[in-house]
Amino acid sequence: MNNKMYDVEKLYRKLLFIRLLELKVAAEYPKDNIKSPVHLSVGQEFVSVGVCEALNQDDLVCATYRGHAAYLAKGGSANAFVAELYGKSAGCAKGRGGSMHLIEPNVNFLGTSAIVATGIPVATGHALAMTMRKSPQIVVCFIGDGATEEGCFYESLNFAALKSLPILFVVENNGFAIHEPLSKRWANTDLINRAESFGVSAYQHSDGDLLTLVPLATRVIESIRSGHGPALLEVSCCRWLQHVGPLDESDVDYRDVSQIKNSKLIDPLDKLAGFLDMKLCKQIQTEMNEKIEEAFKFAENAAFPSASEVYDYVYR
Ligand SMILES: Cc1ncc(C[n+]2csc(CCOP(=O)(O)OP(=O)(O)O)c2C)c(N)n1
Repeated sequence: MNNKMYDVEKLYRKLLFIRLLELKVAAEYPKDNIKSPVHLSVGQEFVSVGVCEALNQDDLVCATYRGHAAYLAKGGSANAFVAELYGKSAGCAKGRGGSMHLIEPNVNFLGTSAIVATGIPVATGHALAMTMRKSPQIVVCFIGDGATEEGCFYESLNFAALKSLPILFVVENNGFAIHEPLSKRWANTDLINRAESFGVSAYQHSDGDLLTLVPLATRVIESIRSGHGPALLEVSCCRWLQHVGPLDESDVDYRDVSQIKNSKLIDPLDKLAGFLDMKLCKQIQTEMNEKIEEAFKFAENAAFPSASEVYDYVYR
């Protein structure tokens, strides 16, 4: 793979920004200014960055409660993201959704949801709409491996294949649904064959490298855009922090923590930094930290919704 094909600095900036922003969320969390639970994607944020890099601006993205990275990688505003976590009116969901319900129609980010797999039929419906409109836009639906245990996943795979819909299901396979490993949930963990049995082309990415994910995602997305129907991309990854909450997983007995150590050894951020000048990396880090400080200040200074707004946007 020729790294010159990609703008390494741009990828580094994106990945670093998301990493530092989520670590700041983790650091701020105990102060209780953040009003919702947080499912951080630290360690697996390269999946969102790699796939979104292969998209056009007007393509659509749907994600899960572990969706900070997808929201930011698709172009969601960091200020509106932190304000949402703080429950402020300036938040991307007007402070009503919190970390698990991010949305930004201006960048075609369809939303995230606390309920496992609920994005799947929503994203599939949007893909049907794109087909009916004869639009060249495609839809990406990020899910976790746990979401492949819901019936709507299989209904949607079948429907997407039947109607040849322009949708990419991206499974961020971190091996766990909360604390339950894949091996305790599936007799046969082969997701690729399962998807292909529905007539959906399926691809696997397992080396944890952003610079191999981008060309693979680009190839798969080009194939969908040229009318070859839906696809599934399973990306192996490692969640470094708790399922929910800001803490690390160094002292837990439900998983082998050497997995996390090994994942840190192949951190795509370090790999990208290796292609860049050290001075430039430092300069980018300072810039990113300044942007993050600004987002937190913005959120702190923003107003909470007023009591008179309580019933706004509520279906009655
Ligand atoms: C329909 C539904 N069932 C159960 C839950 C509780 N729950 C929250 S997260 C989760 C695990 C999902 O794991 P996975 O899809 O692999 O995503 P990850 O958390 O690893 O990103 C479960 C079972 C839920 N939120 N919604």
